[in-house]
Amino acid sequence: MSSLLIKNIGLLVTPEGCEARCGKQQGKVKALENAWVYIENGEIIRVGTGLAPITMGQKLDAGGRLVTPGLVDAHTHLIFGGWRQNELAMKIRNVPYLDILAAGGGILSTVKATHAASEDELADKAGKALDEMLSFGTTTVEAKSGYGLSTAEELKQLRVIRRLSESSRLDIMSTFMGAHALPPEYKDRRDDYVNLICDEMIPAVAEQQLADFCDVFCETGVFTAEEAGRILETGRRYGLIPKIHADEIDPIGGSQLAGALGAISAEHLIVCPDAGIEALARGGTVACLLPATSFYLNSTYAPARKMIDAGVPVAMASDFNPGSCPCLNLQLVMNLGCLKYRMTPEEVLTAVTLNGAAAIACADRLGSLDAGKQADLVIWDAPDLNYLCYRLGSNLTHTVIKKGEIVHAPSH
Ligand code: IZC
Ligand code: ZN
Repeated sequence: MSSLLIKNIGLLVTPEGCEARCGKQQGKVKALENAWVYIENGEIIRVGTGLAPITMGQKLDAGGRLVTPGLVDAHTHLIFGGWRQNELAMKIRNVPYLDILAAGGGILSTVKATHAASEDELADKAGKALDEMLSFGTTTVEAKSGYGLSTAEELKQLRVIRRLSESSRLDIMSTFMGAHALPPEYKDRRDDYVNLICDEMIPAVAEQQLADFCDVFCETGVFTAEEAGRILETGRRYGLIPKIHADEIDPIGGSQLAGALGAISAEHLIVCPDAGIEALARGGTVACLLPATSFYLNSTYAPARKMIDAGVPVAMASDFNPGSCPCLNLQLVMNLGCLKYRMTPEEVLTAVTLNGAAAIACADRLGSLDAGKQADLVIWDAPDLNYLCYRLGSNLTHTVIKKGEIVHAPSH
């Protein structure tokens, strides 16, 4: 038996429970001063205040710092070849994201680079990104395929995710996203590609148990809401839980579809209409918002306050990808949640912990510091949550603990 007592926690802040928190509950967190956490075999056994219990095993002094749950990054395109720094000049000239894609760049250029990379190379590169994420306080991530766009290449990307989930210190959930772009060779026969996804890719992914979720980029020039519905329904029949990139650039019905399907999450929602918000609330769908992408695309920001008021649980994630958001720092996402969405630090914390976990079907075991949950937590170089959300551009992690083990510690 291995045990760890984290003592002398100045302030412990955590959402509570095993489900997404919505409405006013999103901002209600437990805050304990002078706290401790006792962990056995990677599981939180007890959280308390005052004098810590005298135990045999390992002890860690938090030095009066802030402790929260480990951050959950519920939306990343982690596996890709190359980068897209060549698009920066176009961005500066205001060339729109969808124009770059339509000209064969954007996602399609990453598809080429991903095809050219071996599984070892992809795993190596993504592994470095995971290490960096961990150093910023992220202890769980979701990773999507979607730079393959053929059965063999999509399966290759998903195998890399599986390999990393077996070797990485982070928990990784896997999403099949063959419907990320239309391959150019299907330009005049889009139905054939949708059929390929439904008849060949999804059955193969399910058979090899390579993914938990199925996602579609529902967007002008990419996939229509009707096509997305067909793909997600098919995925569900094969046991893949539906997710959807909706209303990122144009509102073409993605959020309404997400709610109608009862999708576990809808992503982006930058231009989500009121009818979409109502549908998400009715469907019990988590709104997984990606403010660093709004920042990077120089676009507007999702109507987060309206969503919270309507009872939609809001999560926030990085969207780490080589195009619209080459950023994997969830601390920056937290800053933007306060500054751009006008969410409170407490709502923001819930968004990047418990609600993020709910968006990837992990809220029963991750996302809060409740007894019985996995011991994933961060000791921050911060006295309180306001400070963590207010400082900008620094990395404020002090120590990161995953499954009860110290996986990132200060070097000084
Ligand atoms: O590579 O541009 N929005 N997919 C949908 C992305 C952004 C990733 C990319
Ligand atoms: Zn995305």
